[in-house]
Order: sequence, then structure tokens, then C-alpha cells
Amino acid sequence: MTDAEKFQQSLRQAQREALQKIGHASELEGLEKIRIKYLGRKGIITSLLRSLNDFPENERPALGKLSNQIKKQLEEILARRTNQLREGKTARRREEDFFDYTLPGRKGWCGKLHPLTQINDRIVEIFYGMGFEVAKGPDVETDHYNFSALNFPKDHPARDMQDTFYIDQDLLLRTHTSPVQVRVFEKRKPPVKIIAPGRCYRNEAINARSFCTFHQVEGFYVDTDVTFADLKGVLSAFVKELFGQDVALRFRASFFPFTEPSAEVDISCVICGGNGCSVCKHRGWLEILGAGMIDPEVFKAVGYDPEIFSGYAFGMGVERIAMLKYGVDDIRLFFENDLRFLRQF
Ligand code: 2NL
Repeated sequence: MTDAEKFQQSLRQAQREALQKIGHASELEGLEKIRIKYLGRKGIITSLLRSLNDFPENERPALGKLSNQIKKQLEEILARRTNQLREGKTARRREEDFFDYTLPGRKGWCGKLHPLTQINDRIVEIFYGMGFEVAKGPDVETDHYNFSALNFPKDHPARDMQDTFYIDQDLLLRTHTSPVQVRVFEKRKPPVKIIAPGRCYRNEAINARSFCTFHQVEGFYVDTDVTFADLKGVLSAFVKELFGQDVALRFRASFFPFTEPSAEVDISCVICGGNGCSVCKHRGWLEILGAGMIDPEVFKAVGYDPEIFSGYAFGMGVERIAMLKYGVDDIRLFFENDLRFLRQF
């Protein structure tokens, strides 16, 4: 290797080292040390430049040009890096080191109760506030609790295979929560004031308004001298609490096997206020529950003396109330568990 080649090699090596060190420097003092080491009065590059005098005249220009290029490059890069550090920036800062603490936090998803649970809880809460106890019972029932004790005649259409999911001759999935009340009647003496929320099952054609499973809240009050006026008072207070004080109620005569007399209860349309819209089909009224005075036949079936006791009972579909309250037009949405739907509640 000639002296000129050795000179070039030393120069390139010094350049490489200096560039690497500048790239890693994160403080101004560090940069100044690098400058002194390579470009200072006794620095490596400076000394190399000084040693040019030892070379023959014809080799000096080429070696001098290269030396000056490298010196100039290092000076420029040092100056740029010095400015960057002065401005507080770190050009080669690693990604994970960078965190802007002034940014607003990312919003996480928070779990919520299913809309049906929300409405169910609200209904239960209102009746609980009016002195009703909460009772629960099994989803799988016997024919006795689901039908016979409730005065459903043996040939009643609701017992039909089409409406009831039978497990065997005697066992079935409850079609309403009334069997819970029958179980309470059997265990307790009046006065009893109970609500029974729970899931029910019906083997019906599925469409936007009916599904094979749904939820009910049923309630009843049995005591001496319970009247239809008590029923009206309790339902009126409930409806106004749930839908607002301005809502009007209407009782229409109806029929249920377990109540006599029976009524269906409408409220003035919560969408249009009774003026008529597509939700109430321009009737101004929405049906929200069924009710009546408990039939003496039910009392006889559970061993209460109908000459001493009277009582009212009512039942409502939780899905129907949720649909009216939230303006949902298809019952199946409550059972699909599509998060795009559920997140809206
Ligand atoms: C409706 C109608 C109703 C009842 C449920 C009931 C329970 C017993 C005795 C008497 Cl143990 N009645 N429940 C009474 C009247 C109506 O529900 O349309 N529900 C969605």
C-alpha cells in the first residue's frame, strides 16, 4: 500500500467514525467533543490535512481535495445536528421513545347492559317502588302451572303444538310468566303483591313483531277488597313513570282465560302524542299491556277462597315496551347481538 493509499484509508475511516458518532449524539456537549476530536486544532482530520506537506507536490492536489470535502461534509453535518439538538428535536429518535403526553386519550369501549335488560330493570324498579316483591321461577314448566291452574280449558288454542314448545306430554317451555305467580299462590297466603319478570317461549312464526322467545313482566296483588280501581291506579302510575306524566291511558274490554273482567291497556302514542303517525297506524293509541281481575277459577285451583279474596293481575311484553320507547321496528334486532345495534343504547 502506498503512502497516498494509507492516507486515504485513514481519512475514510475517520469520516465513517465521525458520522456514526454524530448520528448517536443526543447532547450538545457530546457533539462538541466529536468536533474537537476530528476537526479541532489537534483533531484527526486536521492532523491528516497538516501531513499533506509530507507528500510529493504532484500527489497533494487530489489528496487535499478529498480531505477538504470530508472536512466540509463533517462541518455541515455537525452544524445541522447542533441546530436540531438546540431546537430540542432528536432526529433519530426511536419510535417507542416518542410519546406526546398532551394528546387526548383514546376512548375505549365500555360494556353496557342489553337494551332489554335496561327496560326490564326499569319496569321492575318502578313496581318495586310501589311495594311489589320480585319472584322468579323455572323456564321449564309443567302443564299444570303453565295452563291448568290458570283456567286454560283442555282444548284451548294456546296449548296447541303450534304455540307451545313441548318437551314431553307434561313438560314444556313456559309461554308466559304466570306459572311463577301460581307457585307463589301455592306457597303464601294473601296479602301478596308480586311481580315476575322472565323469559318466555312460543312456537310462533318469526317475523318483525314476534319471535320464538321474548320477555314478560307480570304482576298481581291479592288481598281482601282489591278492586279494578286499584288496578287502574297502579298501571296509571307505572305508565306515567315510564313514559312521562303527560301520557294518557285507555282501558278496552278484552278476554284472558285467567282474568274476569279483562282489559287491554293503551297509551296515547309516545311518538306523535296522539295525533296519528305510522307507529300508531294513525290510531293515536298504542297497546302496551293486558290486565284484569283474577278469575275465581284460578283462586280455586290454588286454594284461595274467592269469597274472601280478590286480586288484580297484569302482564306486559318487555320487547314491545323497548320497541316503543326506543323506536325499534323489528323485534329480531334484540336477539341478533349485532354490536352496531347494541352500542346505540
Ligand atoms: C298480556 C296479558 C296478562 C295476567 C297476564 C295473570 C297471572 C295470574 C293470574 C291472573 Cl297467576 N293473571 N297474568 C293477567 C292479565 C293479562 O297478560 O297481554 N301480556 C303480554
